[in-house]
Amino acid sequence: MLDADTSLPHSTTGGQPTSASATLSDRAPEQRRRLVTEIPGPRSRELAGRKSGAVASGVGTMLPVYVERAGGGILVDVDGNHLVDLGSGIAVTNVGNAAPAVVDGVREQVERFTHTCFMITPYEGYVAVCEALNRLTPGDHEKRSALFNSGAEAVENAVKIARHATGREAVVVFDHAYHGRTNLTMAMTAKSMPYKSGFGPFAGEIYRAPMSYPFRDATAGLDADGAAAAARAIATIESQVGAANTACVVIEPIQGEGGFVVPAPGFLPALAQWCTEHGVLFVADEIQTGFARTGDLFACEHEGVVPDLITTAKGIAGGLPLAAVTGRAEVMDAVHTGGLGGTYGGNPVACAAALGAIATVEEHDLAGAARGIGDVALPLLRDLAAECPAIGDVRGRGAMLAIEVVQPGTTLPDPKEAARISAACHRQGVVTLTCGTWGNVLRLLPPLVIGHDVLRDGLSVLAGAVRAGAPS
Ligand code: PLZ
Repeated sequence: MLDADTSLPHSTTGGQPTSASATLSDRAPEQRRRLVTEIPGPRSRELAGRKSGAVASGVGTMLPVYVERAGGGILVDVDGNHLVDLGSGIAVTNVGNAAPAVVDGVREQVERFTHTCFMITPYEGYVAVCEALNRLTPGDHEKRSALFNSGAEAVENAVKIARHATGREAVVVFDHAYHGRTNLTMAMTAKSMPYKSGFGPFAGEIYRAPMSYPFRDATAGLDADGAAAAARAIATIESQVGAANTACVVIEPIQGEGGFVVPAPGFLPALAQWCTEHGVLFVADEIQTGFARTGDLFACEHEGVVPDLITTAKGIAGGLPLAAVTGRAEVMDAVHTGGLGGTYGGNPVACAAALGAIATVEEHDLAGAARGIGDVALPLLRDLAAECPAIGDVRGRGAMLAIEVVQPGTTLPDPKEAARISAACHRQGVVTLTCGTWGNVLRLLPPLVIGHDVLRDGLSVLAGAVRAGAPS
């Protein structure tokens, strides 16, 4: 595994990379937080002014520092500020920004050809990415994959495939789920504002079951045990949908936008078991959890769950738009030839990036690096929670970690305090993201190549921001 303190990502050899870690490092900006202006600085503010005159206001920006370059655990803005990246562009740059193997693969591909459309005249990169996905995703059964452009598009296609393969229509999703912003995936996403409000009517045959949310189940007087939570979800499906009508159950093994909710142990296996017994396809949406983020290559592996279909995107291609559905060969191949596709799906440049990103994840044991990040961050966050009653819960796995902010002494969500903490981090040059149905969860998802010194610096800024809150 990476020795993040010493080998990443700023140590250069002054020439060609001479070691595995140097290949991850030699083009990254200096790995140190450094502010030379206020945040955002004057150049960023000028660009934000141009944005309001040119970009639709429905497209928001959380932290309007305009990025000039990025790598390792650092984003450099147009004013020369070096910010600590604890967001990875929402779990995308797991291998770091501009990772050398991604850059080299893209450069080589873009010079040869940029597009032919795989459905018209195909190319090797697409096949190679599918082979890699079939090899790396959970389960040693025969698999097939298909490539798309975005996470939402992958989820849409997983539903198409599941309906076609089962001849059933109903799709079961969960409270707090996030699956995208297209019409079908908006219906699957739980949270109204900002994702759905005013954008209906939504696609039909989508049903919502209760999620296992240990922190809130326990305080709501429910049995927080995974088996009990699964029994509640299954009872809802059986009574409100009917197993015989259900094509698939779609679930994030750790929920992302919905609040980094980690289901209780046993919940996912019980659900998967029920699906198998009833001919319902179990679809794991690993778009946010995939590609080593949680310390396993895929989060399902943690409990040995083998999904029938798995959707991936984000971390798959080091920042280029690519997504995939991978699954049991007989399920994937149930669809007639020509039934799946799209002009750009599996674009050759994105495929080259994916091959570089996947090689980086494997060669540098980024799953081990994610576990290392958790080992550094979790004890610090737990100590902070013991000290600060605004933190109701600390949870997550590997490099997918969160604190849930509550009104002290209660479990009532406190989105204002979460926003205050996040804004305080931003002002000090640490990029933190919030999430959650109530917007009260502060999430940490740094690039897996972040140095531990940079990570600790970011965490100490976060701790300071939490401590600066209202005394209990
Ligand atoms: N499934 C589990 O996390 C994307 C979206 C942010 P796309 N999450 C970040 C926002 O506000 O739009 C996501 C996800 C899970 C599906 C998706 C959708 O992936 O690539 O954004 O379409």
